Amino acid sequence: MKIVKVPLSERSLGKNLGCNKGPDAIVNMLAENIWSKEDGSQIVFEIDEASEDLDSAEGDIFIGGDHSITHPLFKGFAKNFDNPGLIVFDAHPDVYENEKELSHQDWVKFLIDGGVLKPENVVLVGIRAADPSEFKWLDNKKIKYFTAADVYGHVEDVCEKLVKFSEKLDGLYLSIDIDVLDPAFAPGTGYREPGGLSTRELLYFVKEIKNLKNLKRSDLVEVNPEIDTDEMTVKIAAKIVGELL
Ligand SMILES: [Mn+2]
Repeated sequence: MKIVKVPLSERSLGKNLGCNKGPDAIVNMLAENIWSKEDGSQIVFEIDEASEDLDSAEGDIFIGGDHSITHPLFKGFAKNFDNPGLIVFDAHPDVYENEKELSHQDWVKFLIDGGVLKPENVVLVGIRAADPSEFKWLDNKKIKYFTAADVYGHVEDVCEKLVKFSEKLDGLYLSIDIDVLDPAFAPGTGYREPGGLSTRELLYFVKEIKNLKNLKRSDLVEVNPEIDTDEMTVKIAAKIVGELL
């Protein structure tokens, strides 16, 4: 499988500027310190650097960078399918209505308003920090989401619902903002939101979703090595990427 590095942080609104260093740090960690997948199988990958035109990029797993990169990446991805869809793990819904230009806090809204993504073809997981207007917007559009509190104690149930949701899709895209994890596990990111998922919970989701035949592309974003603690966030990110390979 091909990993593509996307070292961009310009659209993080100044909140996570060091996340452009995420791709190199994560790939180096994966190569040096993740010896196998959890089931013991070998980790094999090739590496590419993203070109400027992200909506024509080819690859299996994209490593950001800030979360705005998912907008062009999903847009390019969607062209190849009749009914493409998206599962997002994130502390935030990223549907904030404020900026005129695409940023890491409104890319989901841009995809839906732009007609690239049908509201019924996206589900958000791990939400726990949002402006009230964002919840209102999600409800108006009837967008499915599971808060971090919904997930707590119900990981298997929620995962079953995600699997059911993806059955209708011919192309599934998985996007993981590392801030979906509790900052106790993953402090190296721009917005540390208490009350998040545990590493074990996220790995459970990732491994189940990885088994889906229609999963065609993934990304992992918002890791900032500059504000990490002893590379713990970088190592979690590398492990997640390893399981997705
Ligand atoms: Mn986020």
